[in-house]
Amino acid sequence: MATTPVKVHGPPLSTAVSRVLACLIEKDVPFQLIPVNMAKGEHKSPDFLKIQPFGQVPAFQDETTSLFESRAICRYICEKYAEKGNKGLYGTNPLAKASIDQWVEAEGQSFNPPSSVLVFQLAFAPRMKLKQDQSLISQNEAKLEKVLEVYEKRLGESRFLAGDEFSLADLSHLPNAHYLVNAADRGELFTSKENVGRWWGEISSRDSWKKVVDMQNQST
Ligand SMILES: N[C@@H](CCC(=O)N[C@@H](CS)C(=O)NCC(=O)O)C(=O)O
Repeated sequence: MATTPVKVHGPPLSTAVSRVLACLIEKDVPFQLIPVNMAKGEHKSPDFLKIQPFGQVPAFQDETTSLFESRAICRYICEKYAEKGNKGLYGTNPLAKASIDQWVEAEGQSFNPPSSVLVFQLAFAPRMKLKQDQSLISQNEAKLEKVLEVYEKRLGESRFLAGDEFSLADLSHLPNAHYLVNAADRGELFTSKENVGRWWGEISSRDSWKKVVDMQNQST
């Protein structure tokens, strides 16, 4: 029986949308990408707010379920489609899941705050012809540097963040790290650290992420 593809609403250029796309591709789950014209404010329209009450992308729909928050959506995809694609992406036992969750949280709470400011300031502000805030940039570079020092130590102990296998924890970092390295000239933050540089090389060359980058390039 053919299953209806899940729906992801939002542009692939959005970091949060691309996190969900990478997860769907890793899990080999068919999806339909529904465009949302953010320049026209479609993400603030009453219909969109019914599926994403904060007026942000992505919004996600599977059969009768709708969800928001990219990391929660990724966990749902991994649980619901446990037997598809990369079966270990969210671990296969409570301890593995807790370890992955720990690093997904580290991404959301420690890595994302400074890196998303840097991505906006360094990659998006120039495209949107907005003035960059140099003091905000230096403050957040210093914050991210400290976070990556913790990662350097961790990645000296294990190949990936949550252990020896690539997981949702690593995947969650791809969207912001990609812009920092490829659109914000901040690759050195990663490559100057032996273990972080090795990890970045490995996670960013996964086929799933390359497909997301192709989708981003096709949408510009
Ligand atoms: N924590 C949310 C963040 C979503 C988010 O910030 N989306 C951005 C694009 S990456 C957005 O919709 N920005 C427009 C706005 O906030 O009005 C998630 O991970 O889904």
